[in-house]
Amino acid sequence: MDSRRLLAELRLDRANPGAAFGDAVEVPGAGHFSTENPADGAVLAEIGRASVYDYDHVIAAATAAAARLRAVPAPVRGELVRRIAMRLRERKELLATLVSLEVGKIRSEGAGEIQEMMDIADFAVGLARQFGGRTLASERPSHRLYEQWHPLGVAGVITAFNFPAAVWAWNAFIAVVCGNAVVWKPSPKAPLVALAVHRIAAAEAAAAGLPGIFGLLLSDEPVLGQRMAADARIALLSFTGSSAVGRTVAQTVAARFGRSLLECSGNNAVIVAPDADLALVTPAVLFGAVGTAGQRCTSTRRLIVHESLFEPLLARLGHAYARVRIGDPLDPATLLGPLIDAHARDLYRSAVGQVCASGGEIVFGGRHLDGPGYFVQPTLVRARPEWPVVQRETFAPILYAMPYRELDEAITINNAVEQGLSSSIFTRDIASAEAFVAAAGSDCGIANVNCGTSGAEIGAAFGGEKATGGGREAGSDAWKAYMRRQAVTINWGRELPLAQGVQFDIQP
Ligand code: UN1
Repeated sequence: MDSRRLLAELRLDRANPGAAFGDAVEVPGAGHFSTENPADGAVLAEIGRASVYDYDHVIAAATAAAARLRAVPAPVRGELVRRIAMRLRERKELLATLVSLEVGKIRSEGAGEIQEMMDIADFAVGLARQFGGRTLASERPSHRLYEQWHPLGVAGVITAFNFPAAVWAWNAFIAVVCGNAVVWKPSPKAPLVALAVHRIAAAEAAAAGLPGIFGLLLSDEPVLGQRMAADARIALLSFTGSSAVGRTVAQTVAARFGRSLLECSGNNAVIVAPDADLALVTPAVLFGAVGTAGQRCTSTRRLIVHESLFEPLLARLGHAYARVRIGDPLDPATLLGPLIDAHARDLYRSAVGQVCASGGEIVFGGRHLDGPGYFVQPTLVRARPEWPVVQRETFAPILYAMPYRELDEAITINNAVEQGLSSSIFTRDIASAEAFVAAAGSDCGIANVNCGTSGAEIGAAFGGEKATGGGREAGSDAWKAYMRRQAVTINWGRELPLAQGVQFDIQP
């Protein structure tokens, strides 16, 4: 299907307002910006840019919608999410193709992105019937002590290009069943995916009599994100992006005593122990380092290999890298699509230049491809853990390999970076596996044994420590970030005993 037909099928060929609330409110906008196909550099669409004036309309509409939504029972809110997911299921192929077209993910990963949205929707629908607080033993007679959870109000969601739909769904579906309205500012590199998803969600919300609970702000200028951070009407701001921007967002939100939920940079390592099964390591590292063109927060960037396996593993990986098909993400044979844009390709080139200047030795790759699109070779380099380029997150398929001798040393290397998102060990030895996931082991939010660093399921809470920001999204009890906790004490007796045995009576 050519891109024009796809956009027509998804009703993205009509002019868009740049900002949207409810289902069809047109607002003036502030000029246009373009979105392109990273595989050939062709402009896919001109997008209306939301103005500061649009911003206020969107936030006001969301604030009003949140006040209505909190009165709707949680299972009814779950029903709305279920209906949105039904529409996503019907359009899975189209949406997956749009993801490939706009951000360059290969076919299977584009489909995986939409699948991840449906998975979190299922989770949210179940959750909507399970919100519960604890009832605790009161020390006072005839008193009941319990905790309950209420919605926050408006949740802002700022997403990155690399998961242009799924990360919104992690936040939005959980936020909505929790009773919050959601305002989304997607990456300016993936506005069409956002618009397609937003229109589905907003239409279902309107059909359910809940217009305005999904807001959208499309802009390529930083000003709207900055406003969101500073805006006291946004109770929670979920931010996915670099640690540098995340730090500023967190500081701005904290200054107004708002809540932020950060999912920032990762610098994820795989440790390969001497007893590892290389038949598992090779595909796991290939998917982790080359999958999504190395543009996941969870991508494998460092490979810490026991010295006895270092050369054999590098040889195996070099052989596998040579067979990676680079090209059109929509071709089912392709494993490596383009980087998102020319800037990303420049960052790749500069990282390769820096690692070579430090003394790194390229095992495979190291070059970008000429011609249209932003393609680079999958790149494997011998490196040292302390080199500045190895310490940084570069969103590209570059893997830094380094040997180790003792497990303690490997774990120290794993932890000796600013970021703390994901980590893996490959071993058949139970003591090594346990040491890796013990308190003195990996310091990351995700620690895997015999599977790679990327491609987490939605069931557990997702996020990481240190410069990754500490936030947790998606499954488990991540929903608590989207609600406020209230401790309730009910005295149903006829006396007023005070806690801690305090006496405070007026003497007769
Ligand atoms: C991200 O890169 O921001 O674990 C999210 C994974 C995906 C999500 C990645 N489920 O790789």
